[in-house]
Amino acid sequence: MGHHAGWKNFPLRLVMKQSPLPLTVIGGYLGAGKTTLINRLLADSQGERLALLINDFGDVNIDQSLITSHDGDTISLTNGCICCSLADGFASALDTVKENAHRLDRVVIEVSGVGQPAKVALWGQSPGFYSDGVVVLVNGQSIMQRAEDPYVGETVLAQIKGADLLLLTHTDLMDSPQVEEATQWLATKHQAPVLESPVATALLYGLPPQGTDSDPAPVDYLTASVVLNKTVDKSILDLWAKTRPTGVIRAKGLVKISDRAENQTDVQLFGPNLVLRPHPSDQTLNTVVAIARPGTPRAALIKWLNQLNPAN
Ligand SMILES: Nc1nc2c(ncn2[C@@H]2O[C@H](COP(=O)(O)OP(=O)(O)OP(=O)(O)O)[C@@H](O)[C@H]2O)c(=O)[nH]1
Ligand SMILES: [Mg+2]
Repeated sequence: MGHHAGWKNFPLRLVMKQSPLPLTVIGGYLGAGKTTLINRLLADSQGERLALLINDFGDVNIDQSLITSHDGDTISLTNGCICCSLADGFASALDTVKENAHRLDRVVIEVSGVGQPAKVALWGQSPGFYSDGVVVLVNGQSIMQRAEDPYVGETVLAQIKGADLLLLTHTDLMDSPQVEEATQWLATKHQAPVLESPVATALLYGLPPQGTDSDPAPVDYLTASVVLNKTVDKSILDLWAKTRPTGVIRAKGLVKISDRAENQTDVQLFGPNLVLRPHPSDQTLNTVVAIARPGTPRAALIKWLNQLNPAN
């Protein structure tokens, strides 16, 4: 006690007092419901000041009136939460989080739909953080078919095996035998607990490790986007959704639809479903992006997207 070296360390320890932040990873294949969950966490953060690291601000339904500042890569909200863009990568987003660590309680990362959540969780080992679990969302309606897909099956299974908790989504569109079947099937692939989404927020945090980190062969997805040069008719959108090339896995965008009241509609195409919803943000993107599995002809993908820009 009163040792000289101890005194020398004292100021340094003051500087480093900030305790590490728990880091939760949310993964799952394209369209599984990751952003939906992130939106739910934002709306009901239960007093926790979250840093949400997300791929695309356009996806997140933030009410403009809740935004206290927006400085390009970071949006701060009235409830103390912040959203950071992953556009410049994890290292950069986590640097931003570190600068704000004194006023944050937790980090939640949305992994890209084609990314590996267990790999992303390794960022939880960097100084200032600790890994608090990997939640992998699984679309119960499509998972068994996706897992058998020769192109993407390996990616999907590796994501599942990386989970500490599996959350079955889209179960509201399934009957109970189908939910049971998907749950049983998941149990044969990985030992982590399986819950039906939505669940209480507290269940997502503090997960005991169950997942394993694997390296599936990379998949050369095809992506393309279209900027709409004017308002699009609902009938054109419906036709577009029905005529998609078989390789298309996912499309989404923010557009202005002529027969709808809102300025911007959030357009979501996943599996057989086209879902349209008002989007609260006042930015006008007028863009639709699509992703298709390898082997889909690029020309077909672009021609399809261009249906949204009829020449008339
Ligand atoms: N019926 C139903 N729809 C859901 C559920 N979860 C998500 N969705 C819808 O599915 C679509 C895709 O959901 P997102 O939350 O954007 O999925 P994501 O995993 O973030 O998608 P990517 O970021 O493109 O990989 C949206 O239209 C959601 O509203 C669910 O449990 N039930
Ligand atoms: Mg998303």
